[in-house]
Amino acid sequence: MSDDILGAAIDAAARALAAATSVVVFTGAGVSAESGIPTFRSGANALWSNADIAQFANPTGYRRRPHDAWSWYAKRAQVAREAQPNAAHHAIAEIERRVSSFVLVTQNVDGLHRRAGSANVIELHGTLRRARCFACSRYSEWPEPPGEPTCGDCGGLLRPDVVMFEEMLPEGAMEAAIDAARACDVLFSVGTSALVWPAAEIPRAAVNAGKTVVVVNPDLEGHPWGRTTISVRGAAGAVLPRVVERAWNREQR
Ligand code: BV8
Ligand code: ZN
Repeated sequence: MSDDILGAAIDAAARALAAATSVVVFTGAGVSAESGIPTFRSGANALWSNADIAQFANPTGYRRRPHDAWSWYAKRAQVAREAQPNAAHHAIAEIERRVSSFVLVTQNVDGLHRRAGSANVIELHGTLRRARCFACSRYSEWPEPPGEPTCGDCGGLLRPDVVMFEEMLPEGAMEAAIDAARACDVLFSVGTSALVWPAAEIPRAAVNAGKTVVVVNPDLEGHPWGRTTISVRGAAGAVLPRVVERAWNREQR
């Protein structure tokens, strides 16, 4: 995207943000890419590029090789703990502080939004900050060092408290997210390939409700286009701070 087209897209996004009282931000792995956390499907070190690893992302595959799977998630939990929120996370927290109605819906499990100060967060796919027992469902803080995946209560198999493929999302999470997407003035879809369901319904719900949808992604393929979509081709950490700065410095709100 040439600079002036990018500038015009950022301006349009800033105007939509400045005029909004109700904002939803929907994020995926791309918002944490500039914090050094690999995405699933894009970039050289995409997590899913190693088909073997993808075996751990459903309960059957996890149970088949519990120790390898546990170690894989433990490494991801460590990378997330050692990472820092980037300018995109901070810009999203700034939006929440400035608008009267705000919901952040994230597919990410790295906890960086909360560490950047976001409060009203729906973690659609759970979190690596907690472990859970397959047998007794007891939750626990993610153990450090991770040790063995054995439940301290019942001896059952531990797993991360994330939503794996073929598992249901947290009770009520999708309903709350869809309601927010339909009720907002503008929805920002940031750093997601929008390929995983039912989460991918969320930006589509905003488009179908005729809301302004701003897509921020270096790769704009496959997004749910609507006539009110503003597409900003760029990295979230570079784009979002500029949108926020233009929205409110100009508006002096
Ligand atoms: C369910 C766990 C009911 C946590 C994840 C066929 C059709 C439709 C649906 C299905 C189907 N077959 C199966 C399904 C259902 C399935 C599904 O959607 N499959 C897909 C692959 C087709 N969904 C499920 O199973 C869900 N449960 O449906 O239950 C059910 C019950 C029984 C049987 C069937 C169904 C559960 C889905 C949740 C799975 N868990 N993760 C973890 O380990 O992290 S999904 C995984 O993908 C992550 O959560 C991740 O967040 C999510 C989405 O990926 P993205 O976040 O978008 O990341 P991705 O790498 O894809 O994209 C990154 C983007 O960022 C790219 O566009 C890139 O260009 C961009 N980017 C890069 N750098 C930057 C950037 N953007 C901005 N700035 C940058 N710097
Ligand atoms: Zn247990």
